Amino acid sequence: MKRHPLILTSLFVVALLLAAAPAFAAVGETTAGTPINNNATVDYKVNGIDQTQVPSDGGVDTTFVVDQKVKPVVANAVSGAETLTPGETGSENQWLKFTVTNDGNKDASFKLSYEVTGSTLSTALSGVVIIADTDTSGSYTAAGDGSSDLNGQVVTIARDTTLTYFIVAPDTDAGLLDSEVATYHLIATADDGTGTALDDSTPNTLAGEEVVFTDSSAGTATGDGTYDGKDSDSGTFTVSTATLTVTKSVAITDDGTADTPEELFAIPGAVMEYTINIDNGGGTDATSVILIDAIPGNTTYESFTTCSGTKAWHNGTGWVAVEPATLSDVTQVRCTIATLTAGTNQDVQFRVTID
Ligand SMILES: [Ca+2]
Ligand SMILES: [Ca+2]
Ligand SMILES: [Ca+2]
Repeated sequence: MKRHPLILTSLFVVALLLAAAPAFAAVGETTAGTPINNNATVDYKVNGIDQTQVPSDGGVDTTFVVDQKVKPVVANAVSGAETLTPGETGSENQWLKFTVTNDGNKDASFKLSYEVTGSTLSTALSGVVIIADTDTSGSYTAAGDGSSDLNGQVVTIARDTTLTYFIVAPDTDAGLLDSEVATYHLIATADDGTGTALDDSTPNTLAGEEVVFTDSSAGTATGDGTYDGKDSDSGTFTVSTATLTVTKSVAITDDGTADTPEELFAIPGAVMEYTINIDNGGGTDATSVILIDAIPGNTTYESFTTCSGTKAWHNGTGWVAVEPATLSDVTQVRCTIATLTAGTNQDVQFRVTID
């Protein structure tokens, strides 16, 4: 028979889907506790005459019971919210995302916990909790997922089912520095459902449903080896903040002489220009950046040449938004920049005349 090309294509697609399925998928495995019974029969003849059929064991089935595979699988699922911002409180913006799959052949319970390793944080995070993705949105929100902390708690996961959990860091210290990191491991440990870790040391009996740990790959948490009934994976929080570097230089713009070729000297009457560079080398925008510089002694304010934000002048009494008519009244200049974007820098420049 010649097969229709469409059927072949469909079969090919099915084959691709099967090939793409996760390696740990255990759908279809026989459920733990299932008794397996069967009986053999023997027929025979004597002198060409059929004899009575003989069943094995007089007709009593040979029986065994399928044991329980216990296999939690924990996997980091990148959240996009792994950035810590100094001073955040009650934030929904700082969490790691994990999936926990029950890859055993029976609904099972697991105790959830976490471990911190490799932290370079100048202050440890406070109030870190494990929260279930209750509304199955794939992201953490207090309104959708609640605040029930599952750290140290036992959860039950149906067989061949994957649930999502978050490690949430609601609060961060204001003193955290750019690029500091901390790695958090989510750990799922097989549990009897009452807070006691499952034990797979019971020797096998054919009639009994024994527990068998089948986690064949070691996890990331300390001491999480193979075939120990637990699994773990890690995600990393990274601090992102603004880090400003300020450098200042001075140059002669005009010394009042017209020699040829022009050589500039810092003589009385010469105009000197100060350049202050503000560089945000951090990963987060800096806001409300306010630069203030005083007019040095033995000089007189001449002009405020560069400020991308809002200029102000101090006239000896207070800050004013318009350059004072009498330049010698100016004692300080101020430049307020609303936002200095992460990874950018700006110059602020003003000039004075040497007295
Ligand atoms: Ca959610
Ligand atoms: Ca058994
Ligand atoms: Ca393990």
